[in-house]
Amino acid sequence: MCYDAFNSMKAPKQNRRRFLALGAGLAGLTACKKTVPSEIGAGVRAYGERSPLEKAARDVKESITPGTGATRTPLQDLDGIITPSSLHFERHHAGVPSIDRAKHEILLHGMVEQPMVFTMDDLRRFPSVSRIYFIECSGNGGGELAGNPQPDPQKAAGLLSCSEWTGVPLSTLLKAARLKPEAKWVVAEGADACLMARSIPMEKALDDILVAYGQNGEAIRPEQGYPVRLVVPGWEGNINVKWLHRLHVVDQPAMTRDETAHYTDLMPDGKAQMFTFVMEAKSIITRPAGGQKLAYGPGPYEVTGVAWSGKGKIQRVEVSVDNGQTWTDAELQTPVLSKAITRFRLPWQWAGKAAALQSRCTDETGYTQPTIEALNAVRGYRSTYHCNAIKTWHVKEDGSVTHV
Ligand SMILES: Nc1nc2c(c(=O)[nH]1)N[C@H]1C(S)=C(S)[C@@H](COP(=O)(O)O)O[C@H]1N2
Ligand SMILES: [Mo]
Repeated sequence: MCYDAFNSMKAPKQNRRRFLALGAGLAGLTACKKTVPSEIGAGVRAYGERSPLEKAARDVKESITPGTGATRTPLQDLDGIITPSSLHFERHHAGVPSIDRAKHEILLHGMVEQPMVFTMDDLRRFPSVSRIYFIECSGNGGGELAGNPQPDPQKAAGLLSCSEWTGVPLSTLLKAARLKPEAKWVVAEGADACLMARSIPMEKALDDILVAYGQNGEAIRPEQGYPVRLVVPGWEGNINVKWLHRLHVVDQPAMTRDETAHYTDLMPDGKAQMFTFVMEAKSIITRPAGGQKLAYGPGPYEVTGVAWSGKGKIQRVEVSVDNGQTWTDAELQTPVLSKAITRFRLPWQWAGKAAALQSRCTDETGYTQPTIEALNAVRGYRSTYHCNAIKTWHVKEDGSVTHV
């Protein structure tokens, strides 16, 4: 932001000196740039790294089984809509296998006229596409529903990432193998130690699923499924089978295999809903948010965050600073893409008083993100899966922001 634009922001009187000081600081930076010589040659690397001053990192959750666990994306540190590959969340049930790309194959068989085997090079002979999609684990935000609100965006919603994925549409491969009329499901199986498998209804398999080998312009990272994974846009993370090595076309879902992997919701009537596919619309404010501080005292701040829906595009994000009593439309940063993260922004004048910040999104189907109370009523009381409830951040008078 240039100095003039910054200066023209309407700062309350008592804050004028702060702004002037900041302006001087910015001017100083520009001067520095001119006088500090760069170390010639020091930055030349075959594969680049970020500045050593940057600290954004995933938080690591190891589970009791060695090699399994999760990492969460530091949403509060990110800008825009793309998650750097190094910060993509990870969730694996049996560790990360090391697979030799040159030897890896995908078997496509079952109720098809022409069973096929693809090497990674064979796969690339089919026409590919690149698309931006989010992946969200259905355990994301589980603590929120269970009455245990998490302290920052990473812990509250960091099992969410968004990448540009490159691959061959699954429909292209299924058409090449020629489906038999009785083909109704595709069981996708991974090459990790647990051979994780999920069943996908044929309608979705022929829709927008990618057999993906690329992530943000380069090969998929080992943790994301190198050398190839399924990307199943908008559906729960678990079904995005990594280290894909088998596609079995069948007439009914392989229930016993799925039982090791699916995420069951306990409903209010005590029944269990075993399969949930679509991740419903959700948003969270990432700045200012829990663990942060409004460091400049009362005055102008930007409220920003992310919104996404497994059903399509985000149509609207509203922000409340008074615990949901009144709402203001935030600006949606373009492009707004289907089944991808959408960034929202809203300028806010903090008056220096306690405030409760919330965001609430609506997707193109007209579905609006619910409160925790409403969600518990429809989706399962204290379920730890599929939580898309509105999240509240509490701004205290001293400018600190907390989750309670
Ligand atoms: N083969 C295999 N695929 C898998 C998993 C796994 O353990 N093994 N974990 C699933 C789960 S639960 C999620 S949420 C996503 C996470 O993808 P990511 O690790 O790339 O973020 O991968 C899914 N695909
Ligand atoms: Mo997951």
